[in-house]
Amino acid sequence: MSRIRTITISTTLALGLGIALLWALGAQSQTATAAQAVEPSSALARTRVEIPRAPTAELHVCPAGCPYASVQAAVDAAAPGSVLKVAAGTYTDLHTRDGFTQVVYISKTVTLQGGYTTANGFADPPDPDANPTILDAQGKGRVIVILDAGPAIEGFTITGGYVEKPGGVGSGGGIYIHSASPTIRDNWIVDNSADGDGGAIFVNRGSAQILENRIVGNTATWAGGLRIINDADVQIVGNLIEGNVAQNTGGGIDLECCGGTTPLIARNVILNNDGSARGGGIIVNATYARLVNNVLAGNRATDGAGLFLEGSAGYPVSVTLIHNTLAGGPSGGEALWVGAYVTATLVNNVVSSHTVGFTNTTPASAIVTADYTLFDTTGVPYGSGVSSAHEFSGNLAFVNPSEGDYHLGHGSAAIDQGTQTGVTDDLDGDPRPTGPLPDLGADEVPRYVFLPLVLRGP
Ligand SMILES: [Ca+2]
Ligand SMILES: [Ca+2]
Repeated sequence: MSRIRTITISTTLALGLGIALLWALGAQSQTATAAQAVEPSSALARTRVEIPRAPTAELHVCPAGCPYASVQAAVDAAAPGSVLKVAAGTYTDLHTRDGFTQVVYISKTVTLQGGYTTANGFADPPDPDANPTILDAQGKGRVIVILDAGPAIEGFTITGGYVEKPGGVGSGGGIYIHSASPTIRDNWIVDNSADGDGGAIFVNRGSAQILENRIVGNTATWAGGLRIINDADVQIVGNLIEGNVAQNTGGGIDLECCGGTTPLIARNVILNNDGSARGGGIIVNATYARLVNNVLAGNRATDGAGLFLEGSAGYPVSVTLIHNTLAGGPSGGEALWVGAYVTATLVNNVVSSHTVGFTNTTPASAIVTADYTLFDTTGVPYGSGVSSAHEFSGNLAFVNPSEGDYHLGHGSAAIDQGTQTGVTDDLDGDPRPTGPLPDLGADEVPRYVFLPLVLRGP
């Protein structure tokens, strides 16, 4: 079986289809730059394209009896472009290089794929669930450090990472990324911690793609889950980000500085994170972001249980939220807290079980505009300084929120109440719109069409 990588390539929207609205929402130009060519933006029509992988070499790693017993040894031996197949096992060997201590140090473009087994001779496809492939720093260092390269890391459990602040930068307990363009896909990133920021993942510059991972139970002083700084052009798509805790600010995701790029946060479920003082689900300081088709639910913080946005005079915040589900938890709090120097533009979102929906604490320098919003069981939908149009109220009828299922149930008041924005899929990848109009929030409910049975003659 030939091995292929499926990447998502944005295609140009049909001419005239929602372009004016996309511009109004601050969407990027449709000029096909290289960076945009791989952007899995939910706002763009998408085509699945299969590109052959042609590894220059294939290296096998297993705990005993293979050419390499350590992932690091295989990385060191690999030529750029190689594929490293790693079999089930727990890899705990630590290495100190360039002042970093970790299980795997990568500064070359290779593919690391976990989930193999020696039982079938490393046959494809890998199955990380059946063959758990664990990189465990056992609390003695980071798990992975990636510098200045574009490796792919897929199918691992990344755990036990810890970095302390004294004598180091204290960032990125699980994965530390600097000036690199890695693809981090389909991993479990669990129970890592940082004395500084970014318990699970820290990204400084570069263009990381963080796709379809489960990022659970990580802790840090700032940013329990992911911290992204210095114009890193990240795409955070399709992840479960759950139960991460920051002692100070930023439970799930922290985007910071400087507005040179617009990170995409799409199709994530951001659940039950704790940002302590600020930003339970997401905190954005002094940069831009585009949020599409996310569920933020059950997150907690003193200010901004769901999202906290704040800029400064030189570094404003600009955030677009389209088709997000913002659901509170037992502590309620604000779905969206807005401070100074912010432009927040919201379309087709739903809010439930929050004490307050949207705030604007500093109308002198912040603009909060909400269009097509459904408020369900929200104490105060929005405060002064927020302009809102096309408001709805009603029962969202989530399928099973106590189990984290925020899909729209039968009869939900959000169905077919949205406006066309050019977003062509939903949280699940279902086509949008189904039926006459888009549904509000992250989910589009499939429409079951009963076609008449036509009997044809012989
Ligand atoms: Ca619909
Ligand atoms: Ca759906």
